[in-house]
Formats: sequence, C-alpha cells, structure tokens
Amino acid sequence: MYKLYGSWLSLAAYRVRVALNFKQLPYDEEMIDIAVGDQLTPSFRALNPQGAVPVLVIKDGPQLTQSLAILEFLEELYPQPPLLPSEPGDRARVRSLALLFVADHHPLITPRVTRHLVDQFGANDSATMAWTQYWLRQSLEQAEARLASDKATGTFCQGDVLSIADICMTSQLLGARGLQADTTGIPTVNRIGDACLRLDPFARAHPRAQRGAPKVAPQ
Ligand SMILES: N[C@@H](CCC(=O)N[C@@H](CS)C(=O)NCC(=O)O)C(=O)O
Repeated sequence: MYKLYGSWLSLAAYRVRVALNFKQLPYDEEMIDIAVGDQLTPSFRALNPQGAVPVLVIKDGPQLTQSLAILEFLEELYPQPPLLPSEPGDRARVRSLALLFVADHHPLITPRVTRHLVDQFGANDSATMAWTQYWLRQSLEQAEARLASDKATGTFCQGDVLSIADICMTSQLLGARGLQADTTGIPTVNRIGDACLRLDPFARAHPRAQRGAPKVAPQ
C-alpha cells in the first residue's frame, strides 16, 4: 500500500493517481490543501522541502517527489502493463512529450508562481487567470503541432498504446478545461484526451472524484 500526499487540485498528483490506478497499485491519499498553503507548513516541508505535492511514501523505501520521477519509478518496478514503449526512439518521443507539459509549462501555473505574480507585481485575479490560461493554451497548442502531423500518433500520443505522454497531456487538458482556457482548434489533443478520460484509471483519478473536491460537474 502506497501513501500519496496529494491534492484534488493538483495536476501533478493526478498524474500519479492515474499511474497507480493503471498499474492496479493500492494507495491511500492524504489531501493537502494547496489553495490555502498547507504545503508550506513546517510539517509538510519536512516531507518535501520544496513545498509541493505529490509525495509518494514507500514503506521501507524511498520518499519520492516529482510526478515524472514517480511515474518512471512505478514503470521500473511494475513494467506490466507498460507506460513506456520498448523502442528507445519511441521512449524518447514519449518522454519528450511528457516533458513539454511537466517541465516546460505546468510549472508556470503552479500556486507559487501565481502567488509571486500577485505579491511582487501586483497582479489581480483576472491577470493571474489570463496568465494561467495563456500557458495552458500554449502547452496544448504546441502538443497539437507535434502530434497532428506525426505518423507515430495514434489513438494515443504514441500509437495505440497508453503512455506517460498521455497522462501528462491529459492532466494539462483537464487544467485547461477546468480553468476555461481556450481548447478550440486542437482536435488531436482533445481526441486523445477524451479517449484517456473514458478509461477507468483516469476516471477514478479525476480531480472532481477526490475527497474535498467541490461538488460541481466534472470538466
Ligand atoms: N514538477 C512537479 C510539480 C509539483 C508542483 O508544483 N505541485 C503543485 C501542485 S500541481 C504544488 O504543490 N504547488 C504548491 C505551490 O506552488 O505552492 C511535479 O510534476 O511533481
């Protein structure tokens, strides 16, 4: 049984929930309220000095942070069913797509960044929302440009087999839909995202299905 420190609001924790569900690994998630700053308390920082979720705690094992590192850890420990293709070139393509979201774009919309925009630059709610929507849209547009014209794209980002690229892209698409970013004109991203959202590991991991999530319609 894994212990996950996450948050219904967290797109990064969502990625880990999907992977745990996909690999059929039982876990218990403790919800950290990142909207009110519980990730910044000394007790949480003792767990992750970075002050961010997810954290995966493994009995008698390492304490892991960073969603992509956690996904790779789960893949190495439980290679079946796979979340990475077997060919090195395909694996690199999948990791490259995942990093487009996890490394380049998702960090720009985290609470610590929008907090800094407010505290240091006087951004108001509409400015921070416009910032967030802009970077969500950018990531999805860039993914569309890569996926739409690439023969390697299939039902999912890499052919017809689910991979970490799909998990990372769908987390960003959920964020974009939930925050009313523009998701028009990116048919490949929407098609693949909707195919993922129909799968049980994604449905059970959905932000709105988690403890503490507001009771509004899933987006
Ligand atoms: N690159 C990290 C991102 C971790 C992260 O920033 N998590 C957000 C929630 S999605 C968080 O806890 N942020 C707290 C803050 O920014 O104060 C990962 O993929 O795990």
